Amino acid sequence: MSIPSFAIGIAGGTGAGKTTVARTVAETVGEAVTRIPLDNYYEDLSHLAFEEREEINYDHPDAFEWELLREQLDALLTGRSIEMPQYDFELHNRTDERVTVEPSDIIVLEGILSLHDEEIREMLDLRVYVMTDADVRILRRIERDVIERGRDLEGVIDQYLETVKPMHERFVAPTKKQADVIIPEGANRMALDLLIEKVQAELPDDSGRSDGPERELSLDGQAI
Ligand code: UZR
Ligand code: MG
Repeated sequence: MSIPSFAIGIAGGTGAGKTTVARTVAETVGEAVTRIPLDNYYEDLSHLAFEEREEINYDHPDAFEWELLREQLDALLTGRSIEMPQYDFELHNRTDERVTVEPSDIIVLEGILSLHDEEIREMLDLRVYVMTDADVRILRRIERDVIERGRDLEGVIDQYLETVKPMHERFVAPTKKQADVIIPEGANRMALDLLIEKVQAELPDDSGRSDGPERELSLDGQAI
């Protein structure tokens, strides 16, 4: 791989389609892309009981270990491997396991507050915000939490109204202004194609296509 890597941040509200965007890029481009889920950088809460961990506001920036993320992102961007923490949503806690992540040409940081921290933002080469209507997002969130994560409907609704929505308005939505590109709806095919094209253009000549100049993604600062 060549240094430096190209780093992309993908932010946006819960259920906006961030993971889908990141996954589609990774699956299409292949092993040159490393995904970093912001969830893995939730603070280690092992010192708290499960009931206490259930009470934590996971949508507030204070829930994350920003220093560790800065260190590890910097390591990857300067060609060093990291031991990435792993997160368990059922336990509301970091697991004991760490996964070795090798540096790669493209790094994709994905999570609600990926564009929140100023130092992290400066490390990113491309800042993306996935903007999806709140009604669509809550429907997806209900589906995911109730069906995939075994939560009860009432709990999901309470959490949404008590923390997810207010924290979204206070901390997540304002980062839209920090984005280079805003993608309406995660599964917007044209936007994904443009993003993938940009990623491929950033690959070194020996690992990707090298035909022609890079395409500009945005028109009038907004775009795709
Ligand atoms: P995405 N979250 C949990 O539900 N449980 C946890 O232990 C840790 C995080 C939620 C978090 C946030 N909020 O809304 C969401 N709450 O994960 C972010 N409450 O993940 O962007 O994939 O929806
Ligand atoms: Mg996600």
